[in-house]
Amino acid sequence: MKLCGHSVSPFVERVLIALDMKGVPDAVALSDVPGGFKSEEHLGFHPLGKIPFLLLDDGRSLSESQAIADYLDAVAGGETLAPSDPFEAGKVNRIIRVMDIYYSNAIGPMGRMAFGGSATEDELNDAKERALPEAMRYLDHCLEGSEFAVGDGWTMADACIMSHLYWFERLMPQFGAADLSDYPKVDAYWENAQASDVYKASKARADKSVAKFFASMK
Ligand SMILES: N[C@@H](CCC(=O)N[C@@H](CS)C(=O)NCC(=O)O)C(=O)O
Repeated sequence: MKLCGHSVSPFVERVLIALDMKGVPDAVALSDVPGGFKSEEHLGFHPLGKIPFLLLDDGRSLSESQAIADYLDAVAGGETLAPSDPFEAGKVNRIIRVMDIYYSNAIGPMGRMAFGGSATEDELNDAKERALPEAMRYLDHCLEGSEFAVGDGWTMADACIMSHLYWFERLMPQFGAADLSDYPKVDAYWENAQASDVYKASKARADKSVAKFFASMK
């Protein structure tokens, strides 16, 4: 199986972190996008021309990071990252939605600026003063004050949060809004997460990929 994309993307990293948490880091090979980014071939696998997508050995493909991570959780062996208790599973899914909907949209203007796009002053201010604080307060509400996002072990929620907060840590200092102290559970969670081996491995992959990406843009 091939995972197409690069660790510069938090959505690619989510899948890699999940495999690491499961103890099966080599379950997929990381691959360039066949035909090149936004090529006809790429659009055939992902109509929006995004990464990641998964190519199975039998030719089938799957896009959307969480769908890929859930599929691999079911087939790749190792520890499962989905709680068997339906309510706990609901809490995991809630965090994934908070991060993918509210948080991702909130940090969008900063992400665009970092990748050569643009955002207006109003958009940046709204993100800093309203949208990101709202998303962080929501995440704080969901967390349980432990080293794990939900329950007493890694779940998909941890893979999702860690991959997104890598970019919070990287982007927000330049916008003067990197302080998490208003969100005590997020702050404590993030402190612990950063000290974990899975996050350290993810950060090393992402740092390398980001450096390569920006070098290629020069
Ligand atoms: N909802 C998608 C988001 C994927 C996504 O936005 N990927 C970005 C990289 S971080 C991308 O490929 N952007 C290229 C583009 O939109 O043109 C997922 O979870 O896989």
